[in-house]
Amino acid sequence: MTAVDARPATSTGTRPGTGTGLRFPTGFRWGTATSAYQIEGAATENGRTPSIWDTFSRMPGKVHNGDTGDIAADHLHRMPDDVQLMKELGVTDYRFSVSWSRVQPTGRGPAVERGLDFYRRLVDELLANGIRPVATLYHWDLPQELEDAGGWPERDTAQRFADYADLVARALGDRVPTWTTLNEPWCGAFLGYGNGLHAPGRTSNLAALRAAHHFNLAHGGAARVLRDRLPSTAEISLTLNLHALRPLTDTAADLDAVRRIDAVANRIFMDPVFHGRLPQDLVEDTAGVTDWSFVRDGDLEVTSTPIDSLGINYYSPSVVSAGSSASPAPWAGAEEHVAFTPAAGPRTAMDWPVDANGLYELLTRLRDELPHLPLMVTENGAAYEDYADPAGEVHDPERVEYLDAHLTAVHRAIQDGVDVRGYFLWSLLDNFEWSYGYSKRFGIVHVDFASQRRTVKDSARWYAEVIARGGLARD
Ligand code: IFM
Repeated sequence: MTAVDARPATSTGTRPGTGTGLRFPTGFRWGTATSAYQIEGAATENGRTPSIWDTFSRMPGKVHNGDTGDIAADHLHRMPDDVQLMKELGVTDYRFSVSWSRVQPTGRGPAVERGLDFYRRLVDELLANGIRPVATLYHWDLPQELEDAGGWPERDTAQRFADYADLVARALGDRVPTWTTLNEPWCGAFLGYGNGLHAPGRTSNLAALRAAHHFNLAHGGAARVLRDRLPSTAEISLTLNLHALRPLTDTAADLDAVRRIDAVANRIFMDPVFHGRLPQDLVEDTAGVTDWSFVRDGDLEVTSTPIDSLGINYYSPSVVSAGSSASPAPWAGAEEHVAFTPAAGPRTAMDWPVDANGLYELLTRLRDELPHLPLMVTENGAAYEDYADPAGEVHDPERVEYLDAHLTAVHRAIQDGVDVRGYFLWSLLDNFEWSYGYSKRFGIVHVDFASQRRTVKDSARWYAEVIARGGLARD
């Protein structure tokens, strides 16, 4: 089979078109996104062994209602139907993640072909339906055996990840045009090892900082493997949940609080990956936690291996001031110097403020910092209290409003010269929302978890119209 070319086109192709409404550039990628543990289920099939989320979700009190991803949205068994749903919506791209535990159960050694077969079938099904596959190699589900060996705070995990990347690239490299190494390493490091709200549930600032470095190293090492293994047309990417930060006031103290969080949440990844350096102020801020001697000679050359695009996941901004944060705050010591103020205005069911300007601010910041790097919004969406009405319909006008506002922000950024190539709505399906279990619904397709029945929400119909129109309607 010939390789599909998904490398970003030249930037001349990305200017918005003209006409009524807000039109997006020709070739703009309209996607939906999911992740393996959140939707697949089939937790013990075909040799899959536990990941850290299988273990964590069984620890009393860690996940709402004791929910687990054992069955989730049963996507592993319903994949062809779910692909048909996407085809009906008209999405051009689908961003999914590969479960490391399904493909290489112990995190070492050869691949399990039965595990890889699911992803082969998924990719074939997508291509047969005209949908471009966008594969993420890691969306938080480390094989438990690697956690038992020390997990992300240990350097060896980065090497294990590069080996795993090689296995997946060998299996899917001829058919998957876009590859993302990691999804939101900030969450993996700081929620997983810092405040313990995510798997594996460890609470150590040192472990979180070590994990962050090893995520960067894993990203760079895997990017090198992918570059060697994949066709020259392949696009290699990374997805970060960069934090959109606003000072509460313009006082020097509040601006310094923003600087601290920017260092430990944003530049801790951006600087090693795109500039081959550690943020010096972060090293100084964290002197009480570590001397960073786990960063070895040559590491920053690996972490800054060139990539083709950056994925941004955005949901809401944060308002930061000088002060101190309640425990458990995931800021590696900075919590003693910073406070967070809830932003005013409407909120989603996650209690996250709705503020699309934060997305515009992030995109334009990235344009200024990395003017030649194509960007994609790899996640954006909202949870609301959705339910099927007696007629079996799911009306979710708040989600439509949220999505419209955020796509408007993306359009504005493109008009202002930001090279945004695509938008992936989180999420295709209601799914396992980590420590919230199944209590939060992010899908544009409702899932009745008892029957696994799918119901297209109003927002999905709205998104289908946006895709068909190539933009947003404006009266
Ligand atoms: O569901 C998550 C996803 O796994 C990662 N980004 C944020 C989403 C909503 O919390």
